[in-house]
Amino acid sequence: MEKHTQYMRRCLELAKNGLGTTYPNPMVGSVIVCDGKIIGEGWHKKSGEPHAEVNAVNSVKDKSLLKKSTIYVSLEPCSHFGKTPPCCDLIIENGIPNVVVGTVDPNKKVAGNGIKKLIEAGKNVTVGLLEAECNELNKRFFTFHKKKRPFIILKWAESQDGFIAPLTKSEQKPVWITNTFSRQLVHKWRSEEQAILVGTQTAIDDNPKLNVRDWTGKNPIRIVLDQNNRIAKDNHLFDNQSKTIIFSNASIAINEENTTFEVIDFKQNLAEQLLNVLYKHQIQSVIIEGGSQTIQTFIDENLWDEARIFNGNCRFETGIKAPFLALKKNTSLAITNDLLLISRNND
Ligand code: AOF
Ligand code: ZN
Repeated sequence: MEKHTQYMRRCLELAKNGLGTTYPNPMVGSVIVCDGKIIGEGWHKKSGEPHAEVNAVNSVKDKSLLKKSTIYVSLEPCSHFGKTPPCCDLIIENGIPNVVVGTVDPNKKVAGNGIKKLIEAGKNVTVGLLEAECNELNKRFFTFHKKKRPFIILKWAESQDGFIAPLTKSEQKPVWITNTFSRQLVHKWRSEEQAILVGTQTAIDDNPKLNVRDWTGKNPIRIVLDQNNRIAKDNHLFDNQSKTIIFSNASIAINEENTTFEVIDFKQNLAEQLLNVLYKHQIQSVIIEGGSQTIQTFIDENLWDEARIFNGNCRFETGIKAPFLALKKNTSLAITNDLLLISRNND
């Protein structure tokens, strides 16, 4: 039993290599074991490219060993023709007799059909090894398929006296609440999520690029609220450097292939409408970086999954109040000197 767990842990470790690059696909890792030895390994790198099982099978040198092997995979092998053929067929065609699955795929195109197909083909299938860890690994993918909305991370930095910015912004230099290390961490976080969102005031005040500069990785899709099209067209957010979706009450003609408008009714439930559109765009995760009002909207609608709050050393005495988040039951906390991580165990 202990060995089984180790192999699944290896699957999880391999899968994590895909953090930030597999969207809208999940991160998946796979290990093939024969006579107590790992003879093949693979992980899913990018949507449209081979799944973990394919990479694992391809890495096996002596394919004849597959007929007496066990394949471990952190997510149920797929049963459908998507951008790639079904992994179940691959397992069946190669005569792999034993399959150990971490967790069931929530994608309704699969959702148990992979396991069924393997059992019907006479495979010895075990399901649910390190299930909680396998679900946690793909928290974004699971939230997207089960709740039909992206996984939502709230991020802000506040002063010791609870402000996210002083009242009057200095024209010369921005006021930094956090240190260099936390700024770099934020860029790492950006590289891990599929999208990043800010409200109008933040876009106007900060003229942010919302890209990944202090870390290596993909730029997230930029989501910007601009109800009355107030953001100047020379703002960085209109630089066409990464895919950008502007939410407005009226779209304006803009000749940039990376920039699209989505028209919504700002007087109605804003967060819900917005998330429905993001779901339609197949966006599985979003980090909301401000401002206070935008973040508060999601808190008030109870539409968030994680909060990451930096506490700076400075005091502003007055300014823009940080969002208010009342901690309820069912939350896990992790606190370091200046960072508070809140994760909700919602099901
Ligand atoms: C697996 N192993 O490594 C992955 C799986 O369009 P496709 O063909 O890439 O299929 C995408 C779906 O396949 C994805 O939504 C998820 O349900 C499953 N992903 N399954 O067995 C993998 N990446
Ligand atoms: Zn597959």
